[in-house]
Amino acid sequence: MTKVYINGKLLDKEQATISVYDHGLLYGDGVFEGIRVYDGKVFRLKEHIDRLYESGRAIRLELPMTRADLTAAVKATVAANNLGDGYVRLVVTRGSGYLGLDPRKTSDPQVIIIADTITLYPREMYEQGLKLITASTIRNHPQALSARIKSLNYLNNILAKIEGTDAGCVEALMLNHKGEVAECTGDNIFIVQKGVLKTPSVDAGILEGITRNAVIGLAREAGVMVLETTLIRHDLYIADECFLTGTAAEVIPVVSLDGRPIGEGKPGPITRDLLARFQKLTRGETA
Ligand code: PXG
Repeated sequence: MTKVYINGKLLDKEQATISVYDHGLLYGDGVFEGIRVYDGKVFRLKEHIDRLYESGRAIRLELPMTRADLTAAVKATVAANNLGDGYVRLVVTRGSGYLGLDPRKTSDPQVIIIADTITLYPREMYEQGLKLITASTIRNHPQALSARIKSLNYLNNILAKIEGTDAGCVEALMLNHKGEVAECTGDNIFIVQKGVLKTPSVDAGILEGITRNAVIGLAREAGVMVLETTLIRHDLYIADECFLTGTAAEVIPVVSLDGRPIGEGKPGPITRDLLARFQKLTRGETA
């Protein structure tokens, strides 16, 4: 039986319930993290915990426990579920309140930890690469809601994701309010141009992905120059290689955008090397 952590208790999945008055449900008022578990060990847990606290801080939601206690709670939930390889969803909602926006009228924040399996992209996509389209839905304007906050309100990304799936793509490219390349609906994007690895900087209005940062580190270790820079779609159309990074996707090659092949229309050498290095890292860090 899957055990779910809610506010200090490990409950059977069926008993793990939250009020319908919770502002996480009523308004998407809360923050979350999606974290991978490899061989029973939580990957980059500190980075995920730090980002969760930053997201909470940004929406003025004070987490009701210390980082150390939350870290221990994540590990305990993983252990209680005998998880080898899997996925942790860490959610903090504003708590239950009245049918009104005012966050002062909510109860205590609710802390939920789910440790379960994850559905991955099919194996062939890692070998053959995936196709992308550009969504017409742009990333939230950073002065409306910062993309750096991993909030429970993902409508912006979901609308773009629907555009992707309608076009037969598992992901979709999102531009920012300036028309620059930002990221995909749940993944960061990279290109290789003349041997240089390029990815939009955090200023482009993106989530600062933990996989992204790990891959930047791996590329630098491998002697590949990395630039966090402004990219427009033109750069993607003329790129030699392209790939996405994310907790769920890890490193996945992209072979076309808007029906145009990228590079030779197949996963490139730097992409394949970084994919292998990332797999080694996730196994190595957990060995
Ligand atoms: N951009 C956005 C908008 C995201 O939601 C990423 C980039 C990649 O960040 P990380 O830190 O994961 O490298 C994300 C993360 C899912 C799922 O079930 C999506 C994410 C994370 C975990 C699961 O689709 N998105």
